[in-house]
Amino acid sequence: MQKLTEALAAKFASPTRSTRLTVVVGRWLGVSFTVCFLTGLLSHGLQEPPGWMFFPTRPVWIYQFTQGLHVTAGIASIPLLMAKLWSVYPELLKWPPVRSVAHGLERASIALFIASSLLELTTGLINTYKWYPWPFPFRQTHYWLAWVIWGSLLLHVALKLPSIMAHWRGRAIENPATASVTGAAGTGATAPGRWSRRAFLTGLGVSTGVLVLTTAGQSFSWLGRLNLFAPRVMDTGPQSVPVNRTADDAKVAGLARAGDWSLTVTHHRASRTFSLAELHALPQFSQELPIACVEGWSQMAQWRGVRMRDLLHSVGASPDSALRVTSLEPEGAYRLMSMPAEYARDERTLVALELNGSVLDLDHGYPARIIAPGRPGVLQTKWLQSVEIL
Ligand SMILES: Nc1nc2c(c(=O)[nH]1)N[C@H]1C(S)=C(S)[C@@H](COP(=O)(O)O)O[C@H]1N2
Ligand SMILES: [Mo]
Repeated sequence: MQKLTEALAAKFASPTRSTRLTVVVGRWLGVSFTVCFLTGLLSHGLQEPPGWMFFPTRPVWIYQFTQGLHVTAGIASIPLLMAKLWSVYPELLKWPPVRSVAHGLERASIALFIASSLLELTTGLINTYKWYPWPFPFRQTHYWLAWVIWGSLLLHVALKLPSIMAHWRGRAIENPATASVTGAAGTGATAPGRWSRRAFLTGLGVSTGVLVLTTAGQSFSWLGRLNLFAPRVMDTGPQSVPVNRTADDAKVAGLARAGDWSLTVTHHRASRTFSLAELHALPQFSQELPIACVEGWSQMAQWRGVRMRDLLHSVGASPDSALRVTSLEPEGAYRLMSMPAEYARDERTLVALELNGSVLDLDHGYPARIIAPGRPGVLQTKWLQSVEIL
């Protein structure tokens, strides 16, 4: 067995591999994972708010920015993780697989880290392509996996600290023992090895950069023209705004087109209905606000309609009210939406009747939809049915 693993190690040897390379790639990966984690926590919190949550309503593009970063950093993490795995995989061939308790712990933490990271990144990527081939709820799974990743990563970093410290600044002399196992035969000291490490890192940096530049256009408009691979293209779709889920997909077309549609506003068990004509008769306001989907794509647009706070005022409710909003959509996760008071009282939160200068398209939520500043797209409820003041 020992012989076999040695033969395999020799077969996969590459002068580019070294502890220094692994540490450098690990550093880049550490940055992209941290960005993903922090922006992910914000996104999760907005959708499932803990009691102490603070809801920023400005700048209006805050969520567009943080979620764009989240998905872009996630995509960048894919080549970085692949490179990191490539830089260490001969370690998997070492024999015996477990040498001590500490070594066993280290390997277990790595196995957990690799498995959870691969699952997190692949399901996240697949999700942005609107493909949901799994039976589990995506957001909750994505959230808990992130904690597993960080737990196993911290354990891994703690156990590898001596190695990381020694190679952090790149001055360390390669340890001949590790060098022979990783197949790096004196990499740190010989010119060809050092050059090829630099070439590898440059290649990795360039390919990650190109991947970012050719996908981030779904989130950042100034990169829109470079968008080759991202699934959503800006300025497309009805009224120049992309549509994920059409009225037909949501089985709501008939209800939304009904001539007797009205919006019900409920306050202290009293309720008042507003026909479309009555909504149009209230003061109308325009706002430039983005739709910013959790899946990374976003789009600024010009919305026009009734201010939520005016609607609350018209039924005698305080603008400082939390709301429960219902869609006409007969079933599904988008039917009910909670809106904290921070958004309800904000003068930019609208019950929108128009988009980019014309009546809302059926697929954009006709006859009326919610648009609020700084919120995830999933909470911008289309095809309104009722607003309940809590
Ligand atoms: N009632 C309802 N509202 C909804 C949705 C939906 O499916 N049903 N989709 C949400 C999502 S996920 C986003 S990103 C925005 C924009 O979605 P669209 O592209 O499907 O219009 O509307 C949100 N509002
Ligand atoms: Mo979305």
